[in-house]
Amino acid sequence: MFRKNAKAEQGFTLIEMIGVLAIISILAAIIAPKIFEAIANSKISSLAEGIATVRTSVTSYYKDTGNFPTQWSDGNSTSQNQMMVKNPTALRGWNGPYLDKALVNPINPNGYLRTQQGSWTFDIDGDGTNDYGTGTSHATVSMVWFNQLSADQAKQLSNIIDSDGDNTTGNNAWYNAGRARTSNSADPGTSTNVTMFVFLGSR
Ligand SMILES: [Ca+2]
Ligand SMILES: [Ca+2]
Repeated sequence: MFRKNAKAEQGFTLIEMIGVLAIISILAAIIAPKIFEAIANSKISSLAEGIATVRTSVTSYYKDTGNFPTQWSDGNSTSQNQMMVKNPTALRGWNGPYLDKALVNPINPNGYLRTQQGSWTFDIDGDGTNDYGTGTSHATVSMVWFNQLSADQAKQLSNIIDSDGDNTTGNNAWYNAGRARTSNSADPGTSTNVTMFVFLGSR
């Protein structure tokens, strides 16, 4: 009995330790990127879920008030731009709150994640002609505006919303077509701060 324990107490030899450390580093090298990838993917999914929640809330807001919320954002908010959370202007028909609290951009808490009644163009079907707005003249729409995405994250999000991640050139390219588009309708290349708009509705 004692002999057995005495052997165990000798612990690992240096060679064994080096072997164990080598195995641990190999496993870490294989697993770590997968973990980071999984975290990045979950942030994109959570952003997509946040946008879906905002869409439902904006629909209710519009049904009640006949208007889209003018602006609602996390950070730098005034009472005027939290109209989904509270009704500072006693807007007729307002029956919220439509959101419990300001949403935080899951990609970067310092970034924007806001809904607003904005002026922009959207080519939803990607045929090269704007479905909202004409030429360069913008239409008044309800949309979600967010930033601080990497080009890859922006593409993933567009793919979740529009299934257009494989369209990389032309009018129906993911960055300028569909409900999710980049702010300048251009291929973001390797940018690490892409701003995107997601169309919610139009009057
Ligand atoms: Ca179109
Ligand atoms: Ca798109």
